[in-house]
Amino acid sequence: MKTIDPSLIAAQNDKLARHVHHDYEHLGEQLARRNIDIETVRARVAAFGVAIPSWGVGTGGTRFARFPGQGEPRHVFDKLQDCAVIQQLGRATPTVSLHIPWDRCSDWSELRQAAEAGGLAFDAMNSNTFSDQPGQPLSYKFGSLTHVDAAVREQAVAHNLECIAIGRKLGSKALTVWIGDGSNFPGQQHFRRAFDRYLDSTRQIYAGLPGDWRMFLEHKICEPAFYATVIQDWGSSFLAASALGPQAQCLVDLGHHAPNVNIELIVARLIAAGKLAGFHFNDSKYGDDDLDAGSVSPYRLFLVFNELIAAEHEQATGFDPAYMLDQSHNVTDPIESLISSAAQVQRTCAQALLVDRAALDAAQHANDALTATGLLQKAFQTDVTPLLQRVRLDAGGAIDPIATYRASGYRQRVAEERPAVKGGSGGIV
Ligand code: LRH
Ligand code: MN
Ligand code: MN
Repeated sequence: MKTIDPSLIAAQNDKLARHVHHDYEHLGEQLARRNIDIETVRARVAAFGVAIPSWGVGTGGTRFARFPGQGEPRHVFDKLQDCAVIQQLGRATPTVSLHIPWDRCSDWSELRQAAEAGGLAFDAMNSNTFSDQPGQPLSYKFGSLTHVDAAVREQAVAHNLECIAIGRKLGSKALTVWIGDGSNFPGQQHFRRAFDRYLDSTRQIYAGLPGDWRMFLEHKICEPAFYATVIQDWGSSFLAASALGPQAQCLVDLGHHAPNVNIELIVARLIAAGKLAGFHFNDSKYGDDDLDAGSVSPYRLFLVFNELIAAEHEQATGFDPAYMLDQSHNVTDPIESLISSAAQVQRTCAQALLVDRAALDAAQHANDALTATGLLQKAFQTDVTPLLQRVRLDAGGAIDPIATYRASGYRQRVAEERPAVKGGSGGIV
């Protein structure tokens, strides 16, 4: 796999390593004064990973237009190579999440080998019954798992079972189901019956789940159904996951809620119920904007991580969230966005590890709101950059991954092999 020459990474790192060690030592001293052992934090941050969505390495778009960049991946092997570069430099993204049938492949064992060669493994499989594929007998225009026609539902169930079968070949352990089913007009759909049909279909998928797999139900407030969506919120998702059984859990995509919804509170509820599947990280200002994680509201991301680290600290039962990015990169090089977003998520994890949990408990018991919130701010305001740099350096990554990526000329190199793609209207594939 043609990734980046390790000697280039080493040469770039040599220029910065001295400063990193110095800054790390200084941060260690500051944290020690707060009774925090930097080595413990470093080990936990080094163990943290967030999956790359295979569809994220292609330039995204809106329903109005898409402006492809140079060297767009042509197929799943190219996507995997880009993911390997992201991991090689950033060292925070050891896994890839595939989307079927966007990721077509005639030999899955070859793909598995390619992933291993690139230092990658496979995370959750994503099914797609929200768009029609060439040659598909029945259309999803009016829904898939909840369609009024049993034959369409059967087709959608069969597709999900096929995703599980592919995932088994790749070593994946989860299936993420997001459907666009719903309605665009009041009266178009019988709400309760549609939900019953969803349960009926997902039960058939659940029955095909291997014993060591999980099924992630992803909710989304709207789009493509703009009046009512069948699995529109964590309530519907939770009802379904509870009806299905212990292997079904609720996946939180940060962009899938109404503006101002308290997502960290939802996260806490799902943790308490043992039903938190994991996340699709991104940021948003208006809706499912799929902006880069932490680019608009880093404190909100921190508050989500605060719940996660608290749950870990308190050893909440059944707590094992899966982390993935789910973003659309419309104006940046997707590789750069994914490297920096993964680092942003990793940074947020590190910040949340700095919260003084005992002091927070005490402040909460004393009803000392200002101290409690100050403890969160203190952790959030700590610059953990040297720690992240050290984690990358130790793992063989790049201290400054974006600068190293640009210096490598990777994008220009792949542009020579991968034919230019024309822009056009809409779509994220
Ligand atoms: C839906 C979604 C879901 C899909 C992905 C492409 O908006 O977040 O996770 O699988 O986008
Ligand atoms: Mn998502
Ligand atoms: Mn989305």
